[in-house]
Amino acid sequence: MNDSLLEEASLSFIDNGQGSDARANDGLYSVSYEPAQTGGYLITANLQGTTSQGLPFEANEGGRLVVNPPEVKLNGVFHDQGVDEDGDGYFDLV
Ligand SMILES: [Ca+2]
Ligand SMILES: [Ca+2]
Repeated sequence: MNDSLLEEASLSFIDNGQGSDARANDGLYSVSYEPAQTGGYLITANLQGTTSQGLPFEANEGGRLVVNPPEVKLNGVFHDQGVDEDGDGYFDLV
């Protein structure tokens, strides 16, 4: 893998049901970032916050991902909807 270097970015995770966060206040925080170039990326994250009991926490995580060029372009108007097959409130397929 030919990893690219990205500038360090400070991103805030949200749990308010807006943007990439599917449901507000469910304890699942989301963030969205769109790399400017395709290729391989190394991701490191330093997560800091406060638990629901008011205790501070910190965790470090990392991984790799590959950003591929889009293979399909939709032109015009497209309608579809997500399907929650197991009833957990999250789409399992479109
Ligand atoms: Ca959420
Ligand atoms: Ca589901």
